[in-house]
Amino acid sequence: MAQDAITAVINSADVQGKYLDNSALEKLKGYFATGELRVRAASTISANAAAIVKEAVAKSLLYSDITRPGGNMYTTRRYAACIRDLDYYLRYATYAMLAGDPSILDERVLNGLKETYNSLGVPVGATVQAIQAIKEVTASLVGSDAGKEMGVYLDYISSGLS
Ligand SMILES: CCC1=C(C)/C(=C/C2=NC(=C\c3[nH]c(/C=C4\NC(=O)[C@H](C)[C@H]4CC)c(C)c3CCC(=O)O)/C(CCC(=O)O)=C2C)NC1=O
Repeated sequence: MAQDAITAVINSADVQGKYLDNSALEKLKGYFATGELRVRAASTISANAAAIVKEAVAKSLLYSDITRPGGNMYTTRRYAACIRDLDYYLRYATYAMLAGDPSILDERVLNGLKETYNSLGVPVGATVQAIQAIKEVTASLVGSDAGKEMGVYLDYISSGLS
């Protein structure tokens, strides 16, 4: 089950039959203190999602062998599939950033993804480059604090794919 920063600390206290200890409370404090920042970043990202992906693709994949005949992004269908995948990564990273917890990424994005990519010949290295470009473009849009938060979850997807 996908969880968030709150249910994560509650579940781990409950397993021990205890109230939240100091380190759990500190974690929650940090989460609540950055709540406004997370919500604002999510709103900016959702208003600019298509532009973020477009710029990230321009920075990382366009004009490379991947978009030429023989490349995995060649043909309109495969190009569109790639853009759609990057849209998924940005949207789910935004959910995880709001939740302050990566479990939704394991559950809804990474589950079986590497196997799918390998069987279709989708290059993982190039995908990770595009995700890293999304990270840069997003940070330049939402500022470095929120950008760092988003970076945690975009990196989580990158390492889950690698
Ligand atoms: C929300 C969870 C979710 C994810 C993550 C997801 C990914 C996903 N990407 C796919 C394909 C694909 N993914 C890509 C992506 C790329 N090719 C490249 O060269 C680039 C480096 C890269 C983009 C960055 C391409 C081109 C295909 C189509 C491959 C093919 O059919 O030949 C497929 C196979 C089925 C399909 O074509 O739709 C899945 C399941 N689907 C989901 O439901």
